[in-house]
Amino acid sequence: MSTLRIVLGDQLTRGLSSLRDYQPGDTVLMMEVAEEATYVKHHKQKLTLIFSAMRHFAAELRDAGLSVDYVRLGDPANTGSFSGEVRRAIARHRPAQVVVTEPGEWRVREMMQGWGAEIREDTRFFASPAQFAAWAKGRKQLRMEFFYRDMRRASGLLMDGDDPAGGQWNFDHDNRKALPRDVTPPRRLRFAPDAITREVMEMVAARFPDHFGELEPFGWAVTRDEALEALDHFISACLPQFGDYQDAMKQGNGFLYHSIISPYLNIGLITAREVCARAEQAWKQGRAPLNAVEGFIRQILGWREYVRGLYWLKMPAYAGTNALDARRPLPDFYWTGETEMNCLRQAIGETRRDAYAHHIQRLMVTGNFALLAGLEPQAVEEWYLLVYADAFEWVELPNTHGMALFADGGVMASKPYAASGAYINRMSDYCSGCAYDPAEKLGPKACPFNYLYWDFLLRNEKRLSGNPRMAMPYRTLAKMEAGRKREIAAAARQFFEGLSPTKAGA
Ligand code: FAD
Ligand code: DLZ
Ligand code: SF4
Repeated sequence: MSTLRIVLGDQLTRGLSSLRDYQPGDTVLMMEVAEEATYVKHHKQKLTLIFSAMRHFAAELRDAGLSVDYVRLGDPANTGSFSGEVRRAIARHRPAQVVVTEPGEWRVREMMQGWGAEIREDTRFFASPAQFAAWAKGRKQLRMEFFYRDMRRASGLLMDGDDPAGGQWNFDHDNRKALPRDVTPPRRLRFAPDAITREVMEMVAARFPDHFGELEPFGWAVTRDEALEALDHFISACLPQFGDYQDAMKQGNGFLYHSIISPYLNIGLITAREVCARAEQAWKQGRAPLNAVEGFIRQILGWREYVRGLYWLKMPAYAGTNALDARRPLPDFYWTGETEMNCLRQAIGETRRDAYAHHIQRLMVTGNFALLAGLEPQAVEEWYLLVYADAFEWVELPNTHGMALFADGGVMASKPYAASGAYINRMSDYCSGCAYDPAEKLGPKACPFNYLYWDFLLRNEKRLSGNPRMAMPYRTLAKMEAGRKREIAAAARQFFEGLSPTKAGA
C-alpha cells in the first residue's frame, strides 16, 4: 500500500509526522507553487531561503534513500497551487493514501480539507492546539506567563523538582538594559550561497523583481547543518548577554545578541525542543547565566508556543477584529524607509536589507508607530507577513494583531504597548542621529512619538481609560489643560496630513 507523503515549505524536518512511517514504495511530494510565493509579496530573501532550503531538504531525503517527487516553480505543467499539485501527484502516483502534517496557516488548512489526506498533528511543537485549548478553557485571561509556567512544568526545562531553577520563573527585571557605548556585539554568522542557492537567487530575481527587499547579500543558513552552526554560534557568542541586551537597539547593528534562528525554527531546520535543550545545557555547564537562558527559553517555550495556541484557538474570527477602529492607510515609508524619523528609518532599512529586525524594533518602533497612528490592522499585518524571513501567519498574526496593535481588544496583551519617544531614546542610540528631539513635546523639532502618544490616548479615551493598567497615563491626561490637548491633537493632525499612503506596494 503506497503512501503519498506531503512536505510543505515550512515542514523541513526529518522527524515530521507525515514522514514518520515512510516505507519503500512511498513517495514524498514537495512542491514549489506560485500561489504560495505571491499571496503576499514576500521579501526576496525569504523566498530564496524557503526554496533553497526545500531543494536542499529534498536532496537530503534522496541521499537517505527516500523517493521524492519535487515540483519546481518553473516546471511547465506546474498548476501554481498546492491543491492543483496534490491532484496532479495523485494522478501520477495513484497512492493508496495521502498523508500530510497540519499546516501553519488557517488558509492552507482550509485548502487541505479538499486533499482527501490524513492530516497529522505537528509534533514539532511542545503543545498541540488541543492542549492549548484545554489550558485556555474557563480562563478569563489568557496570560502568557501562566501558560509558560505550565510549559516549564510539563517539559521539565529549567526545573528544580517542582520549583523553577533559581527560585524564580522569570528573570526579566535583570534584563532590559540599554547597550553601553563600549560594548560591541559579535558578528552575525553568515553562510555563502552554494550552487543551489545561487540558482534559486537567479530565479527569484527573474520572477519576483517587484517583491519587497534586497536579495543580496544573502547569508541565511539553508540546511540543517548550517542552522545548527548558527545556533551553536549564538549559544557560545551571544547567549550569555542575551538577557541583558534583549530590548536594546543600536544604530548600525540590528542583530545585537539575538539568536537570528526564528526562520530556521519556523521552517523546521531545527526544532524548538533541541534549541531549548542546548540553551539549558549551556546554563548547566556554566557557559551562560540563568537570567539569559531563562529569558531565551521563555521566548520559545513560552511566547512561541503561546502565540501558536492562541492563533488556532481564535482563528478565523481573530484576524477580523479591529478593537481600536484603526483605519489609517499604511504610509509609504513602511516600504521605502524614507522618513525623517531615524528609529523608523533604521528599522525599516534593516528590514529591507536583512529580512530581519529584532523583537523590540518590531514591537516598539514599527509596531508602536502603527498603534499610535491608528494604521489599519490588515495592512500592517500584510506588511509584517511579507517583510520578515521568519513570517508565517500563525506567529505573525497574534504578535501584530494582538501584541503590537491591540486590535484584539486585549486577548493577548493586558494593555496596548504604546510608548513615547522617551522609551526609544532610553533603549537605543537612534535619537542622537534624528532630525527630531525626544525631549521636545510640541513644535517642529518635537519627536512625533511624543504628541502621537497623547493623541492616541485622547482618541481612544472611551475604549482604554477603564483599563486599570492605563490608569496612570489617563490620570496625567485628566490633569492636562484643554488648550494643551487641543495643541496635541492639532500637531498629530498636521503630522498625519504630511504622510503619503502606500503607493506601489513593495
Ligand atoms: P530571539 O530574540 O533570539 O528569540 C529567540 C526565539 O524566540 C525566536 O527565534 C523565536 O522563535 C522566539 N520568539 C521570541 N519572541 C517571540 C514572539 N513574540 N512570538 C513567537 N516567538 C517568539 N516571530 C516570528 O517567528 N515570525 C513572525 O512573523 C513574527 N512577527 C512578529 C511581529 C511583531 C509585530 C512582533 C512584535 C513580533 C514578531 N515575532 C515574529 C516575534 C519576534 O520578534 C521574532 O520571533 C524574533 O524577533 C526573531 O528573531 P530571533 O530569532 O533573533 O529571536
Ligand atoms: C512561504 C512559502 C512559499 C513562499 N512558497 C512555498 C512553496 O512554494 N511551497 C511550499 O510548500 N511552501 C511554501 N511556502 C510555505 C507555505 O506557505 C507554508 O507551508 C504555509 O504557509 C503553511 O504554513
Ligand atoms: Fe525616533 Fe523620536 Fe528618537 Fe527620532 S527622536 S529616533 S523619531 S524616538
